Amino acid sequence: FLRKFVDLEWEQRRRLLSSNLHHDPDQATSQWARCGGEVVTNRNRYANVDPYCNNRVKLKVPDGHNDYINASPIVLEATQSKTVTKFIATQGPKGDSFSHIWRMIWHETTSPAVVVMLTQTHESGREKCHPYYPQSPSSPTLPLNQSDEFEDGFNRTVHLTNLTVDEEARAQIRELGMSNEDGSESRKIWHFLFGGWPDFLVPEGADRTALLRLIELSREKNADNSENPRIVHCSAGVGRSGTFIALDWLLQELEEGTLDSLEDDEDPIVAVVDMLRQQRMMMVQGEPQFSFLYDVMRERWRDRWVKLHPEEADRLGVSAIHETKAKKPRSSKGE
Ligand code: PTR
Ligand code: PTR
Repeated sequence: FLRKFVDLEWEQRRRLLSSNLHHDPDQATSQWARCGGEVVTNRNRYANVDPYCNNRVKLKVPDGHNDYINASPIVLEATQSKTVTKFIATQGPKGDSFSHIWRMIWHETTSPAVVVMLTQTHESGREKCHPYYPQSPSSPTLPLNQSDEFEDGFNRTVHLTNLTVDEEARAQIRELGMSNEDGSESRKIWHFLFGGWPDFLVPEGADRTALLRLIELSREKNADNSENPRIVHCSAGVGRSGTFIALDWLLQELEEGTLDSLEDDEDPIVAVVDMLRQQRMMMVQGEPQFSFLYDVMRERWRDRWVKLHPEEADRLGVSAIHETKAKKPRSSKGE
């Protein structure tokens, strides 16, 4: 694994990728007529990014209303343990339909839900995502009824109960509650807003370590039920979201030892991107994000190898890149 990815030139990777990756434009919902529905194009943030019509989340709405939301269920299985991990990858909500993501969270997840937001609301002076959640403790309550056109009494309210900053994960963490009108039903939602990742690029330096911590945190908060889908979104819901989900799976494969004994022609990065692109188009965008996956995994694999073979590593003078931290709970302030 180590040798292979150190030596591989991007040209070689590119050839490998273009021959192996799934792409099925015919399944895009822009070809909606083919699957007997009607896409509401103004619910899409970008004209060229849709879910596949055979793999999309359907909003639970009254008959006669359109159930379309630009969101794709993602299911990945660990090679050895067969543990199933679920996500929903979606675009950054738009201002005129932002209640839809809450409707989806209510119906598709169990409490506590985990939402990972990998974009800022605005980048380079353009809106990348509507601020669809309560921003600050000074206005902690966000009623959804004005923005919900389905008229089925969904009427939920979202409250911000706590806002902290996790320096290590470079994330704002919001604890949110969503409840119905009389308060008889409520849900908890962990909302993580990651600070270090402009679109089409990759987190660098400290932001890279922070991203790995964020992956870990999002898993921890979802630990009671790994089959509860984590909602992951960026602006289009493909580049950064795809990279996040790919890394989550790859790190789990690494921990389970699956990457310790790969055949020469096995490439887990190609494999996971292919699995993702069968479920949502354009997952992982372009060369920088592919290279990022190889770089991170190469480092993590080396750390693992050093840990498993301390004497040989010592003899060869190979040291770990990251100190392995003891897995103990730590306070967000750091002690
Ligand atoms: N029209 C844009 C494009 O293809 O360039 C759509 C797009 C925008 C695609 C952002 C990906 C983007 O990145 P991310 O999925 O990380 O938000
Ligand atoms: N087929 C591509 C090529 O020959 O350039 C290889 C490739 C595939 C490169 C995917 C980048 C890819 O990512 P994206 O589809 O996001 O550009």
